[in-house]
Amino acid sequence: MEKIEHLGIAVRDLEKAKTLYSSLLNTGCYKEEEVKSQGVTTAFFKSGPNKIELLAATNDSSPIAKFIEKKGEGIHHVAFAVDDIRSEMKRLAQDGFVLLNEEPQIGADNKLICFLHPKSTHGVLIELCQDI
Ligand code: CMX
Repeated sequence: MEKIEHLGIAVRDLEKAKTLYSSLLNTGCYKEEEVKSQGVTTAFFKSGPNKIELLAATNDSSPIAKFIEKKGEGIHHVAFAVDDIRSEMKRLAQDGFVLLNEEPQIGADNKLICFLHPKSTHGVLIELCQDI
């Protein structure tokens, strides 16, 4: 687990959130990408060395739609950069963490990703991500 790669924030209206975060961070969104397999459109911002990912649902069964319905907008996940996602997944599964996918999936921003169930991490959805 090398560093926090980004924070994911669930938003209802991506355009409105992009405008607000551009103003907050005093810099524009540098990348916008739809990830069909996850049911999301994402918009990325940089704040110094750190990254923020805004996430909006693209359909009603998207994890983001469900999250907002239940908890409202806000921090959705914390993503950690890893060098070798498969070996980290194996290590974490052996240590009792609940992995939400058995194989790495392709996520936004050219990454292989895997999520850990928030019930196994004190209520925080954790993402592992490795550069492709
Ligand atoms: N953070 C913290 N808790 C969360 C959560 C989140 N992001 N999403 C759901 N939960 C909580 C729910 O509130 C619920 O808690 P209670 O039982 O206390 O009410 C519990 O987790 C529900 O768990 P569940 O019934 O097993 O599953 P859900 O149908 O609610 O789905 C989750 C939750 C995490 C398994 C699902 O959202 C998932 O698979 N997420 C991974 C994929 C994803 O989030 N993709 C979108 C981002 C993609 C990207 O970053 O590009």
